[in-house]
Amino acid sequence: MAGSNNRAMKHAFFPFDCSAPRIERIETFLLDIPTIRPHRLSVATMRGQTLMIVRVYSSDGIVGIGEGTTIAGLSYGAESPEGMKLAIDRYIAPELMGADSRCVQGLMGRIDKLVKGNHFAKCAVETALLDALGKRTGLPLSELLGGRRRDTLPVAWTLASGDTSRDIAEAERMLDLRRHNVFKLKIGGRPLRTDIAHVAAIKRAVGDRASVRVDVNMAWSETEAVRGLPALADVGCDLAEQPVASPQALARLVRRFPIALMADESLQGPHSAFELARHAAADVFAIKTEQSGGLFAAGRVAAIADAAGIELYGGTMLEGAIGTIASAHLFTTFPTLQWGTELFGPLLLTEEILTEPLRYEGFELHVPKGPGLGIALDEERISAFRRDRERLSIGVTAAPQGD
Ligand code: MUC
Ligand code: MG
Repeated sequence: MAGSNNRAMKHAFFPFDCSAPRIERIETFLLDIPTIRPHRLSVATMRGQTLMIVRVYSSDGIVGIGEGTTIAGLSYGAESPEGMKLAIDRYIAPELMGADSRCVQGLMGRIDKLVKGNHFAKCAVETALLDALGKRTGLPLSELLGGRRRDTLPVAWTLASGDTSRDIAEAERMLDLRRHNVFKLKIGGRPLRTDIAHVAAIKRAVGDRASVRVDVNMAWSETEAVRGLPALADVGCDLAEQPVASPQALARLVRRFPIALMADESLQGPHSAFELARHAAADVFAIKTEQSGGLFAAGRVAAIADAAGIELYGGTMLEGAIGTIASAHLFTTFPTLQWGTELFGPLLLTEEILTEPLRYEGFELHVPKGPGLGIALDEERISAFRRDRERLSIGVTAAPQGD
């Protein structure tokens, strides 16, 4: 008891409240889940996804959940699921022990001072704190984040099997199911001519029934982009995401061709958003909660875009159900969302981890209205896919925090 009081005193920048729900334990673990088919990007081919799950336990019995994912380990960005787990276990969790679980922004501000970078790990923890606050107050995350303006979100699907006829068959199935009528194609890994022919064939097949867009994941040089972008516009592609790595090159390419350009990897939170906006370096921002450094930070990125007349798109790091729904709550609060979202991550996985699956219907994701994230984990499924399930089954528990 004395120990927990001492720990609570460490957070004396908040008015001390004896009845406050204090953070008692933070648990992290990894789930490995196969994808329904290989997912080919210019940077890697994914055959599975690893979800880093965090649970924050508070003294009032409320447990908040959050999630961190990346794309193909370290192939896409600087954080990996294993690294996020380590950052939380070793550096973030010990700082939160004993703190008032309700002070989400204050706690995350404190973590920002103590832990540099690690946007994805911070986003997972912030999500768990917000989920707990929502469960405690009876409010959905969207209300805690400023108030929802819509209950459903349009959702694009990524065609990335690596095979044009398979992608066309997949697109037809999605249209028949009325699940997706916006398709993003992953290009940049093959010669330009092959990629353009691939996009042209898919656009020809779907015609006016769907919007076709591409994500180059920074694979082109500026001169390749100068050849590729008009060719994409000619075959009916509506938007190109991060064709080049350099923000300066992106700025030089914007509005030179009749195709919208979207920033993704160049957006690493509010500072980079401000720099891109200042140089008018994109028509559209892909808002990603993890890449931005959390839900509040992603909201600031969206506000910068909105103020600069840059259009909005709700991006994904191929999160599972927890991260997807956290992003969805935020995206429902945006005043405009001209390009919809791509919150399809859970549909790319072979396994359902929720007691009630997310509702994708009529080309839209229906955002839950219950307290917090508004979702519940299926604990049996979670146990079955935990990377540490063998250790757990023989009764070996995790090392104490901080060890
Ligand atoms: C990215 O670069 O946007 C989003 C959809 C998808 O298939 O991959 C991600 C990553
Ligand atoms: Mg992208």
